[in-house]
Amino acid sequence: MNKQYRDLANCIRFLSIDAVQKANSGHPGMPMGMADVVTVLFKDYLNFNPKDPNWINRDRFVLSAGHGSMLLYSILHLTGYKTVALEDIKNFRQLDSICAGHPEYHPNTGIETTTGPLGQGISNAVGFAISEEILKKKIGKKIIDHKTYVLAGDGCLMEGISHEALSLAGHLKLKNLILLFDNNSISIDGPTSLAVSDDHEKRLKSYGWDYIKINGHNFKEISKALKKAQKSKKPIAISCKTTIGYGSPNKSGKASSHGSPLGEEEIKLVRKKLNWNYEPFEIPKNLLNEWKKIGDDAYKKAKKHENKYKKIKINKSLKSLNNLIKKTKDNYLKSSKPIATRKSSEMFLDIASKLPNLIGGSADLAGSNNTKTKNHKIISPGNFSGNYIHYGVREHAMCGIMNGIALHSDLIPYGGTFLIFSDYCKPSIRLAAMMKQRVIYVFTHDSIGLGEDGPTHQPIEQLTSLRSIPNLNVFRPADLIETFECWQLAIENKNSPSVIALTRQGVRPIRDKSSLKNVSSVGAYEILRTGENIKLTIISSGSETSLSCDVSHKLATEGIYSKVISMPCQELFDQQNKEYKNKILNETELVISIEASETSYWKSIQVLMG
Ligand SMILES: Cc1ncc(C[n+]2csc(CCOP(=O)(O)OP(=O)(O)O)c2C)c(N)n1
Repeated sequence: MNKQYRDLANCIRFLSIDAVQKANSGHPGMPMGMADVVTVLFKDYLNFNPKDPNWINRDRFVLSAGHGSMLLYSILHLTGYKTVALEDIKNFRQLDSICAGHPEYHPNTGIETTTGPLGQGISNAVGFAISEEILKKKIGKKIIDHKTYVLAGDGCLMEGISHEALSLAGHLKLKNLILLFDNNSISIDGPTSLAVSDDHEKRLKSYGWDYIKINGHNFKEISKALKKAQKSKKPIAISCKTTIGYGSPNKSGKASSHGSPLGEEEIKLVRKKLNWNYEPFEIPKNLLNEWKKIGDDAYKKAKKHENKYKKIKINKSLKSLNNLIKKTKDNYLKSSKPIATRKSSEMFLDIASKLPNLIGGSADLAGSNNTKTKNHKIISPGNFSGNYIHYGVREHAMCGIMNGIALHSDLIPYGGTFLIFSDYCKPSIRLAAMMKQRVIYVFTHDSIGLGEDGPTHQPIEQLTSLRSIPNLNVFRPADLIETFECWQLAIENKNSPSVIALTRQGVRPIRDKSSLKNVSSVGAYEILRTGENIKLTIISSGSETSLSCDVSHKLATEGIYSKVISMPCQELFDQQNKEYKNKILNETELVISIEASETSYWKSIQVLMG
């Protein structure tokens, strides 16, 4: 076993060190250290399909330690994914190369998620595993029944998000989740003992995980552990004791192999030590064939599983709810009673909980965020027949997990917390936006309109900060009707995550008619005009829109006529044509904004108008 596996693993090692050397930057140490483990995984355990990387029932392989990206590119190349040709590997870290410095998610490529920010991949993997369990329950084991593997290093396990995510995974008994821990005790600054003395085994076991310790360079041990993991009743961690930079006479076991090219001289020594008599980027034919056979066998095995998975058509399902949605809007207008938008959101979810693929949740604020309705069923340890996840007080992991849920297949995750805690979610929101994932954040208590709870309730800069994230739609609806419209837009938008910022205090209707047309879809529109000869434009969002209407009416009594623009989504407004934007923004010389928030976006609007 040893020689064959060692030779195969060396293909990964040398492609990685040659690519890093050619790019003159990158991380050779981790791929050299974990090559043996992933060789056994891909050769003997992983179900995958190089010819159909999107095959729904594939095992997911997540490289949480994203800096070791060459490990992933090497193995995708060697097993025959079209995604990564040898030319791409030679272009490692160059602009537009699929082999980016850290893996960047592209559908249908084998790169399952964007990683690099350490720890995120662990939370994504928990999301993959949750999705798998939910779908398995919904559509049956014959169609979905797979594992999720996540490779994480010391750094990932130090990050706070790993604590949150692994703890929830243990609680939920995600038995299809396998953590491959690259336990090399080295990070950038040196030995991990500089900063951490956790007992990983006790830690993971206390979360409800199984834990196996192996020598990550011993093929028999690797195989035995992976075999055991297939039948585990709990999530399982395999701690692989490895040597970073394995094979490098002067740099193995040292931080110096972590994140810089080994250097021409050292690479010559590695070639000698590992008996690798080939040129840079040269893989001998017999080994290339063996790797291709691994890919071909995986393909044949995958093909046997006929793919009966049918995509869930969400827009059609939404349309079927239109009558109920219209009725609720009409009732609201009839009664004209102030309703908090968080409550309106609950009323929407009450209807939308019938959608087959909406998976709700909250970070321990279900009742305050109004994210859980009477129709929701809780997902509990080992039982995934529900559609609502109690994430616990784990905002960061909630958002990283939602990324995994969205990436896995057709499920649409939404999760709630207070807007002020969006700061705890930000790294994962940014990644959802970069990966174009439909993740919906329900952020309530969205202004200083309430204050008793001080630092846990008074968002000032959060809206601005969220609006500065490219490809994130930030919705701040003004009343029930806008809330419904914003929810519909968030659900329909397949390629962007959405924030829906909601009030705790009641707001009265700003429109007097409801229609099936989604007026919020243009981002901003005129809601009130008090006279013909207007001198002032008032732009507003959320709870301040009805206030703006009051101001406009009051001014009219003094002979100053104005229009009020409701702007529930600045990003959608920015996408409108110039003519429309001009009509909204440039009719009057004087424009003011009323929003309970930091004001820099509004200043940029002034610039936009010239
Ligand atoms: C959130 C985050 N912080 C910091 C970094 C920078 N960084 C990249 S790798 C690394 C050390 C990781 O150590 P380890 O997981 O042990 O990887 P190994 O040295 O074994 O390759 C750090 C700090 C990062 N990528 N993400």
